[in-house]
Amino acid sequence: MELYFSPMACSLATRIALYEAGAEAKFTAVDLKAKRTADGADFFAVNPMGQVPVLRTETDGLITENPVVLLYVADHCAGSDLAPDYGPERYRLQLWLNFITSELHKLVFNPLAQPQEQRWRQSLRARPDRAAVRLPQRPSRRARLPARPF
Ligand SMILES: N[C@@H](CCC(=O)N[C@@H](CS)C(=O)NCC(=O)O)C(=O)O
Repeated sequence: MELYFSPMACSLATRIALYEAGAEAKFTAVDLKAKRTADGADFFAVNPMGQVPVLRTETDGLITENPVVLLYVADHCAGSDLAPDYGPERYRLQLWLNFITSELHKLVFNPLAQPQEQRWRQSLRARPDRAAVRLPQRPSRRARLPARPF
């Protein structure tokens, strides 16, 4: 597998998953501003969205979108124990992956990197009803998601 990533971007989750799984993988850094890979290649040719993570797989082509990439790594790294195979705990894991990607990633983390951070903070305070503020099922600070390790 080959992971296109950018340091400190959300692709960090997949880097951690690959390390945790002990997977053999190539890591290709992407300059997200220039849309170039470390060797100068056009990253849009890899992902027309110009976003990381992208996982190049041996058998299934290119995989994008964080929740899908993470589940792909979990499912294709033998004995990784990163995700349950089936049942309620797998749905719970998918719940959190989707919540993080849809409610937290774009609403909270991306704006943190923007200069208009102040305005974003004020707008978030003005909307305490927002889903990202009212975390579903409020896990305790040290809780693992899902609750038991796999
Ligand atoms: N929907 C995508 C979003 C990925 C995403 O926003 N990645 C950011 C890095 S955290 C990125 O590549 N940003 C560059 C850009 O959008 O131009 C996913 O969940 O994988």
